[in-house]
Amino acid sequence: MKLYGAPMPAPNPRRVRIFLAEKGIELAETPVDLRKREHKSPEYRAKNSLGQIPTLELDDGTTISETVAICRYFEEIQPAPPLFGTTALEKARVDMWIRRAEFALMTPVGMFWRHAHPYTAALLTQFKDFGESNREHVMGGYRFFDRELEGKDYLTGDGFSMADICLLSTVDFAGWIGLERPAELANLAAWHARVRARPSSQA
Ligand SMILES: N[C@@H](CCC(=O)N[C@@H](CS)C(=O)NCC(=O)O)C(=O)O
Repeated sequence: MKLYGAPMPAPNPRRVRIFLAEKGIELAETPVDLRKREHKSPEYRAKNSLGQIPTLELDDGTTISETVAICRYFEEIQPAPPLFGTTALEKARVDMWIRRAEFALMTPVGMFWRHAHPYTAALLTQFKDFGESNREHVMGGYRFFDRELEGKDYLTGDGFSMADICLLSTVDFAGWIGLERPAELANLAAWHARVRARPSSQA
């Protein structure tokens, strides 16, 4: 089995690394050099036609892309500890919060990264006004999660899950690109300290 990825700050491979660390699964990452555009090479695109990381390659050559799909695969082959819930309600809640982390926060963070950040300026045509317009959506996303974390240790209310991994990697990446969470959002700050205290967060 091979896991194609890239080190910090790339947020998506990190989600898989955190997930595997929580499961106690050791699988060395096969690095893909994004600066050298290795992810857009024909060889890599044969594994993931979108030319993105991460990608999981099974021993028979079958490939799985999309971070959440890769983690679901590992959840099925090694259910303990459960990170996608166990009951119907828990599973639904994990899905709900994964989607909210991805859509309410990762989407505007990603749009800011693509269209307003100097690092990506050389890689694509930027629409700076659009990129900058995402800043307020990111701040709105932070406020949303802060409200929703009131009285809860973790996002779903049922314990640490894949949803927390998705939110953690997004919040950390956003901070890295200059979209820090406002310090006064106390619930979000407490949650962040809680998840950062887990050894898996170092992955
Ligand atoms: N929806 C994908 C997103 C993957 C993604 O955007 N990965 C980034 C690195 S963190 C990437 O490969 N970016 C290069 C590109 O999109 O061309 C997932 O969840 O795995």
